[in-house]
Amino acid sequence: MTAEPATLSYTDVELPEQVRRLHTAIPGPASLARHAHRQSVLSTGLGTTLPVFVERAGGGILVDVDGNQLIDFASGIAVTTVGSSAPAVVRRVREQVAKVTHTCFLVTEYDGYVEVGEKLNALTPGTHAKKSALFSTGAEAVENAVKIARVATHRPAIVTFGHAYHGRTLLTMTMTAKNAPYKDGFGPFAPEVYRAPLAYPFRWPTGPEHCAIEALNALEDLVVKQIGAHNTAAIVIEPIQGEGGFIVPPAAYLQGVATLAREHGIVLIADEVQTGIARTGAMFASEHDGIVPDIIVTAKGLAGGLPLAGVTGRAELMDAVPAGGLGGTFAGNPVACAAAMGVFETIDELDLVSRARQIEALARPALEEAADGNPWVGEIRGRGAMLAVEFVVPGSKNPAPEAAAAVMAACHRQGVVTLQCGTYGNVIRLLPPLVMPDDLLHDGLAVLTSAWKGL
Ligand code: PLZ
Repeated sequence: MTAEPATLSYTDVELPEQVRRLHTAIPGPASLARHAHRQSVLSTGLGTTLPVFVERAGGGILVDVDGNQLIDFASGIAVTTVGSSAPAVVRRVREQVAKVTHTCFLVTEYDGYVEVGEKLNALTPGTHAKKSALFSTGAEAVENAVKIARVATHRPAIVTFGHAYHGRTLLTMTMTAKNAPYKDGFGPFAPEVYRAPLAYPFRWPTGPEHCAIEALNALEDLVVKQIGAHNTAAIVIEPIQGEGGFIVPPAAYLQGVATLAREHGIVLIADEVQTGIARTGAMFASEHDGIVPDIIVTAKGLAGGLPLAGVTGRAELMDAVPAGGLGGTFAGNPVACAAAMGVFETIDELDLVSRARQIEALARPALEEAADGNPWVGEIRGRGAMLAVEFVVPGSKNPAPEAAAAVMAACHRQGVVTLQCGTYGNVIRLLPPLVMPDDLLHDGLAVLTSAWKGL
């Protein structure tokens, strides 16, 4: 067996030309044919935002099977933060996959798992002693964070929030707020999951200025009066909600949630599956509000597209679980761990945390300028490279999902891949890879903003 050739390095990854270019209608004929075939092969339960088959991707571009070059404002739902097939990820994955693909960490150990754990312990907020465990998906990691909190506290109850999204497994689906399509018909749900209203400034009934305090009062009432703090294992919160609509709660609110948790010995779990790993202009969104969660859950952007998730928390919590209590066959797979080390290398080398802030500095003014005076745009919000537009019926705050859908469709027709989100489906979110060049970002924003000007 020969070793990997030494020439296999950065230069080996060919980036698609960083320009939007359409040869056909979107979707093109080759994509349409494949999509029609897929219908006969795959479950109807699998939805698709844009039925385009992608052959190659890199930087800010997706290349489809018709040869069209699309602007990627989705990053595979906040996954390819460092870009698809980022050179350092490709290099490390190639090296690893040629050496060992899998041993199962529960059977025999390998360095990559420990290295990723060390990185997560070092990079997550707080200077306290931390430990980590790795998994494969965000939902799996959220479940394990809950298991750890329950073992550590000997308490059953879990508090989640309105508009929350935590996954599609039984427990995380239960923790998720929105019924269709995530929960409808899939019950009965897991017990001991409670929901507090989320501080959603734009939609707070008495106005944004009352949002933090009133939402905190409601949370305290739920925890202390309805559940009993001594029965509450964990409060699980997304510092910026993802699927729920890119909702940015007031800093005072998140700080108040953290204080309430601390006062009652409740484990504060930050679900940073969507916000984590440099996306918001900080390594973790919790940092923006100065909160130090007891446990942080990561996934998505952690391994540049390979399935990997992490649970990182206070050492005493993470060590409350006896040996054998955590695991999974594929959890912390060596190839995924190698990819994660490539992600950390790329974030560091390209200073992608700053780049996320730069993207906000470029995109937000363009979005705000185009929103100014447009009655369909209720709010522009988000942080870093996690930005969103909420559409409303003119003259009201009533959600306008059909307007969002029309804007999305216009973007898709012109080769800009955007995603919808929000409980009411009226939010368009932007999650560009952080390596997207400025020109491409401006081009994509121009398509998006002209689409809503045409409403
Ligand atoms: N927590 C905050 O955003 C995944 C969902 C895609 P998994 N969000 C994308 C879909 O519709 O299935 C997510 C998240 C937050 C947890 C998860 C779950 O992560 O890796 O999809 O399990």
